[in-house]
Amino acid sequence: RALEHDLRLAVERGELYLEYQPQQHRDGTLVAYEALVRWRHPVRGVIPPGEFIPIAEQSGTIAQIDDWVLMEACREAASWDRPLRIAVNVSAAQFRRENLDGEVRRALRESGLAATRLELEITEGVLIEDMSRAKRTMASLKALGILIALDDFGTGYSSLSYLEAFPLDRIKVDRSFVAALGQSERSLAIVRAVIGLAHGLGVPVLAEGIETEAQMSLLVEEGCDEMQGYLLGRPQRLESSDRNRNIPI
Ligand code: G
Ligand code: G
Ligand code: MN
Ligand code: NA
Repeated sequence: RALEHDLRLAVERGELYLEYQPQQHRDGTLVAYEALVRWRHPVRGVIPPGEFIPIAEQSGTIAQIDDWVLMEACREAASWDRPLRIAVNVSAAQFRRENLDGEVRRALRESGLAATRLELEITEGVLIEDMSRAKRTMASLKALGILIALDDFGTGYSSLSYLEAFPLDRIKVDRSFVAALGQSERSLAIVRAVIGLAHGLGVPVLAEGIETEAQMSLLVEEGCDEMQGYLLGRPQRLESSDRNRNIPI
């Protein structure tokens, strides 16, 4: 299709760029940014990843995009004037690649970013596919000193066995549970249980998709460690000149 063809050229033509959404500690301190890729199409305008990542996955362009995102996120984060964490989404295809740890090592080396500042966000789906393979991949990534977060938690299989099996540094409660907070007792029960489970394992919890003060205060009350959502900040470009604007909330 036409988009598929354009996507092949998008990386070379410099049409991809990253926006960054803040993640803050429950005490209000800014601790990280999540990198979110966008495509500035010359004719169609800005296309969100939800539209082009699936096309990239089908057409085999995803590896090129993944490499670019990882390198660009590390490079930009290395230039920030504060040593904040940078969270980068990893596609299922990227996680399955034989040389993911090599790509990560290269991105760290070429950008000069400290490994401890890089967090890869993976989804549940990649863990169940081939658990022993996933364990090896995870071990090789952890050996580099980077962090791993489990994204969209609660929407996949949410198997307790991989909470046990994988060395996770953070669990991200999916925004669908956060959206229902305050309206449904059931979502509160789920969020409470996820936080309890994670904390029992010594893993901090980040809630995503926070849009209201009510959701925010419920999550603080429930002991959630970190927060992300439109209430705290939308995904945005970070120019070095106005970066300070985004710091205190
Ligand atoms: O920004 P938006 O809400 O449109 O993102 C939609 C989806 O695209 C989310 O699930 C998000 O994780 C994913 N996504 C955003 N940026 C990246 C990226 O750089 N790489 C990959 N693989 N997925 C991304
Ligand atoms: O799957 P993942 O968690 O990586 O998806 C991240 C996407 O969620 C981002 O593309 C971002 O645009 C979107 N997002 C971030 N904060 C909010 C929010 O508060 N509300 C909604 N509806 N979407 C959000
Ligand atoms: Mn994510
Ligand atoms: Na998510």
